[in-house]
Amino acid sequence: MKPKVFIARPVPPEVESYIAQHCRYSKWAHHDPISHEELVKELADAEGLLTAGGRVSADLLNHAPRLRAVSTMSVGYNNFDLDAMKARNIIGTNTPGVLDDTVADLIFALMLAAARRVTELDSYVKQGQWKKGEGDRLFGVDVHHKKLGIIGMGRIGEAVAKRARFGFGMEIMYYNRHRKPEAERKLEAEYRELKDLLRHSDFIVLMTPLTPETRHMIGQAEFALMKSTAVFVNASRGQTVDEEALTRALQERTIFAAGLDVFEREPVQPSNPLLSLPNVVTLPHIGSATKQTRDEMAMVAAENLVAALQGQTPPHVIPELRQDS
Ligand code: 8YV
Repeated sequence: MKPKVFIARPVPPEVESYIAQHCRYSKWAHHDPISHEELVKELADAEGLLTAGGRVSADLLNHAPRLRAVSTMSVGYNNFDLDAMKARNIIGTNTPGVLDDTVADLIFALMLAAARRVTELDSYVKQGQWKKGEGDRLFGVDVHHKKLGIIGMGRIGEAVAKRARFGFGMEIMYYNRHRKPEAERKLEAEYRELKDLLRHSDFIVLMTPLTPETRHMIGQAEFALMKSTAVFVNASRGQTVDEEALTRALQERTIFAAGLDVFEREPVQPSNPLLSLPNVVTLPHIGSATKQTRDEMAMVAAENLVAALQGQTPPHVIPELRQDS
């Protein structure tokens, strides 16, 4: 008999047909996220789960006695309780690769918008505030030929570096758990210790995965090291940054601006003080959000899930849950 899976978010028709060829399935067809109660009901007999960043906790697994594989339609997998999954021998997979250029494009949009005050000055024009002779009040900072510091030089970091180096003539520095000699060669990127990178960068892009070690890795001490002209961009996870410290740095103008696709709490609360600051560009976690890329992510997630349930090694088992880890 075909294995039973639950698809916890809408997927394109071709992805659903692919799953249907290999599995019995039920699905959540709404754009609002599924409630915990509904999910628990669906997981009572499911062997596979396809989710997009949904929390997979020890408690949820207790309600899913037959579950063997969870496939998240995201590259980040901080939604997985890895210990609980390991204890149950559950295969966990993600979707790296297909979203790299799409996320890198968005990071560039944030860098450019924050540096040249695009959203702030768009409102200024639309609200009829544009007057002659404002000159230096509208100045931003240059992007081209500046120093870019990338924290977390994975595939997306490299895609950002490529744009920066070869499109904008920027100098690339990076900080990563491991050095990347190939990236150093191809992208003329220089490895720097974190403090050194923070002190010398004009643009700082945070792309590190969220783990217990990276939670709040950028806080008051780190913002204090940045240049007063620095632009800070976060497209990783909101919890990698101490948001209160970021808010203070922006309010006190100890850094120039920030571009944020992610927040400590999402959806961001209207009372979040970051939202009232002119020198921050905010987006609702849309790094990978183009139709083409999301469709590709959904197919990769489906292929991972089917392979896992058929007893094959899926293309993208997350490193911490590999048999040999
Ligand atoms: C979202 C992302 O998870 O891939 C990631 O890790 O942050 C994003 O692509 C995606 O929006 C969930 O569908």
